[in-house]
Amino acid sequence: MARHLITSALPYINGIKHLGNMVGSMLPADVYSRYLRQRGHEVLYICATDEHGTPAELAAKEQGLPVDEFCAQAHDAQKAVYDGFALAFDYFGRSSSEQNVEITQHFARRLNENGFIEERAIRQVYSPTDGRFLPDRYVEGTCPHCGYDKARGDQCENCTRVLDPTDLINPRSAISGSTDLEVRETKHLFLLQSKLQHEVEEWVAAHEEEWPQLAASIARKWLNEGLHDRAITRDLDWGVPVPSDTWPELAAEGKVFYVWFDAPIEYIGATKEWSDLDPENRDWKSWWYDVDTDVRYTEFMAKDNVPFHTVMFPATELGVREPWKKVDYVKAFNWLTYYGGKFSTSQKRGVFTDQALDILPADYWRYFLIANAPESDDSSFTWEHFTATVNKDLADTLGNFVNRVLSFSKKRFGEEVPAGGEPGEAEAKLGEEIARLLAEYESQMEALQFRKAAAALRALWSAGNSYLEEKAPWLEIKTDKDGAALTLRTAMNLIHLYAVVSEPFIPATSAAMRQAFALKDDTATWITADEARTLTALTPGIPFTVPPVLFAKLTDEDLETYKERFGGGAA
Ligand code: B3M
Ligand code: ZN
Repeated sequence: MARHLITSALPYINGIKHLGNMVGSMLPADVYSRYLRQRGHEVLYICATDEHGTPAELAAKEQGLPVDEFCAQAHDAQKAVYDGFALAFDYFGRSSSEQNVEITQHFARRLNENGFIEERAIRQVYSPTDGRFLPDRYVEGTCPHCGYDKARGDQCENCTRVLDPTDLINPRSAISGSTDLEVRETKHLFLLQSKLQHEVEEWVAAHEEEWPQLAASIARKWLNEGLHDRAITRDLDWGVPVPSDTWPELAAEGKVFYVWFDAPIEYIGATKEWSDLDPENRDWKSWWYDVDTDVRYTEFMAKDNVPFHTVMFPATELGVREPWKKVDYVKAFNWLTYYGGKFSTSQKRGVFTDQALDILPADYWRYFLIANAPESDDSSFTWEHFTATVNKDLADTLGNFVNRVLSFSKKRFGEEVPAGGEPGEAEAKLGEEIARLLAEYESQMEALQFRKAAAALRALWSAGNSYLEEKAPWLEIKTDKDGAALTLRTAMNLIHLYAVVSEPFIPATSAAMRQAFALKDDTATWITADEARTLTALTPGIPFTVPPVLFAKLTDEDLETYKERFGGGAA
């Protein structure tokens, strides 16, 4: 059994995330982690809030809070939502932790010793109105590449190109809106990525074949454009301080590292946060340092984060000249759109994760989002599609099956798995079909093909319905009581199988299905191909209860209410 290190892109601290954000990072990482744990692998799933940089300072300012207080509150608020979605992180840390400060400063010192950091005087946007330099998002303007007029100084949201504030056309201060900006000289640390280009290229070449096309093509595009030396410090109050032992002058000026320098290092930092809570039993270094092939490291992220993870962070890790674990597999996602338009945190468009949980339990969202994950292309969220999927797949195909089987059996045979009958041709055919679909589901999960895995799961649920329709125990019972008992017992075995294999997608519902039977907790035990084929693990006499309706059917009225509340149409 392998050791799996899993991380999902760190959500920015600046606000509660929308569904589009979650479907491209944390949710699939959770589904994958849960699956691997069930299969008996050792898994460490790490995430954290990304707390530094201008977005944090700007959001704190908007709320009138000191930035450290804002971050502490916002971290807890995000964590509560992720708990609501049943995201089973092993640890959810904070990039402002002392552990991250320590490791980030260590990385910087090592890069410096190895000749990959240089101090340079640069010309930077200064706002006399605000009395300060304006790094990154403190400047807004028009993107020189695509003409988008709300581009930020660090990256254009529209074309995903990384920018420098001085690149922007018609720049303005994001603090005061002032267009009275000048350019002044100041000193910053530069990471000499150009010196690492060749090494990064070799490293990417050795890995890209295994990566999905989306990640590999973005990495290639970046390398082809050439790696540029980049400023990795900023004039901000909030961030990892430049260490004064190495750069006394810059430290005295209060410079901090750029958020994208310390954010990926927080994957390591958060692992140390986790380990420091229980140092006798947890060894952060055993996941990150000098491990190479002992650990398989998978990262999840939306496509705009790919350059940082496939090129820039590996460049940093290579330049440190210490054996830090580098990513093995990069799972990247396209965008989930809201009626074909953008979900936007800043423009408050679409459904936010906290609102989603206000409306319906997590499993509804988890299933829908993963079944429609923007894997090969962007995919669009509409309330029509959402309600139709919930009704068809969750309420009719799965929920109704479970309730029908258990209620009917209880009525005719009492509250125990019924005895009688011998499996025949219909059961053999069903068993073959279930074993085939289970193998399909497993191989799609292992390939991290989430939509296809969801389709296989749905097909498993459907196969139960077809069997039930074919055998029609409500008719069978009139002429062949033993036959009806066999049908219901087989169907109960399907419910048990569904409880186990649906767990990565819909953990709460899976628990409810499992708890219907008086069994010891067996989530960790996956269904073997043989069990799938015979469907006899649940034996006669095991007591059961009929669970409450698993999924409520959504009405036309519900649909109208959602559309009214969130706006059901293009921007
Ligand atoms: N916080 C960007 C984002 O949320 C950034 C990811 C950091 S991953 C190290 O899209
Ligand atoms: Zn652009």
